[in-house]
Amino acid sequence: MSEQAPRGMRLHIGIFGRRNVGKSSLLNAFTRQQVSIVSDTAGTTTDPVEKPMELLPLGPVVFIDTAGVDDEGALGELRVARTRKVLDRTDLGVIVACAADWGDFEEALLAELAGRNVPVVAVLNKVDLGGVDARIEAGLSARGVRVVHTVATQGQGILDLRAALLDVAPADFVDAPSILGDLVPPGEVAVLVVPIDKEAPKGRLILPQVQSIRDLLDHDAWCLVVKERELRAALSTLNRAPRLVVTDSQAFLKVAADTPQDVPMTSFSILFSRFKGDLATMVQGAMAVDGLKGGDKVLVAEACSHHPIGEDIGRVKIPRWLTQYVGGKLEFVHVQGHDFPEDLSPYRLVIHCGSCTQNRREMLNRILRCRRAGVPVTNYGLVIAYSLGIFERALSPFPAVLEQYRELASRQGNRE
Ligand SMILES: Nc1nc2c(ncn2[C@@H]2O[C@H](COP(=O)(O)OP(=O)(O)OP(=O)(O)O)[C@@H](O)[C@H]2O)c(=O)[nH]1
Ligand code: SF4
Ligand SMILES: [Mg+2]
Repeated sequence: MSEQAPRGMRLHIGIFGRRNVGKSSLLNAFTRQQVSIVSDTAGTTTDPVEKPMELLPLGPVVFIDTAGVDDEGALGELRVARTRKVLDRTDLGVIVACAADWGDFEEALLAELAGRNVPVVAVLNKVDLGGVDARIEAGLSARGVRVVHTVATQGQGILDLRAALLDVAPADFVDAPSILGDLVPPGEVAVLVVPIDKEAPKGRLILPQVQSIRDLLDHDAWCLVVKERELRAALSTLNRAPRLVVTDSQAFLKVAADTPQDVPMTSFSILFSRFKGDLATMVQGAMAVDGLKGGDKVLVAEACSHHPIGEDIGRVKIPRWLTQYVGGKLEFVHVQGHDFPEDLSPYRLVIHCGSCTQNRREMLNRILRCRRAGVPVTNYGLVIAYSLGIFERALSPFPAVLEQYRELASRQGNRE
């Protein structure tokens, strides 16, 4: 069941509805592939069709396109039985209806899924043919059911559906498994580099650092916390190499120089790009730096509202490094807390902090909004590593993402 689904398991998204409403067309639009056969003959899909995919920014899912379940007769019963079986492995239900035809049949499906504690998105498809009934829609919304309008054959509304799936997905699926505990086996050492400069808060560590230490302890890993000046000496006292070195992004260059090449190294904010956001999307976002030119507007967003002190990373250091890299004057706009702009269209790039104070769902929503607006989004650590020329090094703890980056970079003929 959805609430107990082990982390890392694919989220099973079942697509249900009457025959001919466009379930298979919707799956094809989502995957941009002809996964399921579509025709205007009712009852085209006879057996459930499964399509595993990486649904950015949600993660690994499997869509299950089912046979329409409204038909009668012996063959119909068989189909209904097969479709009902899919209900048993559905973590998230999509009920598809033709725009004007939400009725008792769909309500029964809704009740069935609700009885199983499975979250639901209602899709009113074929809105190009008109006929959305505002009262039906209001009734669904009043009961907390997310409603999305689509024209599956034209791919319309697919991004809205993506956002709705993210909103209703069970929390244990949306929450990423760990910050770094999965990167350091039990009994092995991670070295955390924490500069104590005038930007560091008095008398305490910041949340990403504290959460990282706790995560290592939760995973029975060991942890050595040092300032950047002491890293080299600290490493020389260890009798075996650490499994990971994590630094504050501000000390990236020094830490990269002092950490042996074969030791994976990254920054706290890159760890948080994976933990709170979507690392693969944000890596692609960092590559958009190469397309920036003088005069472009860049949004720098922080999830909390701390007071900037001295050489603040978001207000001073990132603008400086990025301007140097681009070789032209960029226009930076800063937002904090919940003030993420509605209209992202003026921006050529969004750079987000590690987002340690907001939950992953909120960060993923922001990523989706950027995607909808066609604006690349990345994060502090990634953009710093990129503009300092140590991007591959900073991705070394994440081989799959590094591989994806290399492929993309070679296709685009990138600088690093
Ligand atoms: N106008 C319009 N036609 C659509 C839309 N979506 C699907 N169709 C058409 O509706 C018909 C049925 O589509 P399918 O995707 O096969 O429907 P289904 O729900 O999978 O049907 P079964 O497999 O029989 O249960 C096809 O002719 C599609 O081209 C839409 O948004 N607008
Ligand atoms: S919310 Fe962002 S800016 Fe605030 S402490 Fe966390 S990572 Fe830093
Ligand atoms: Mg079908």
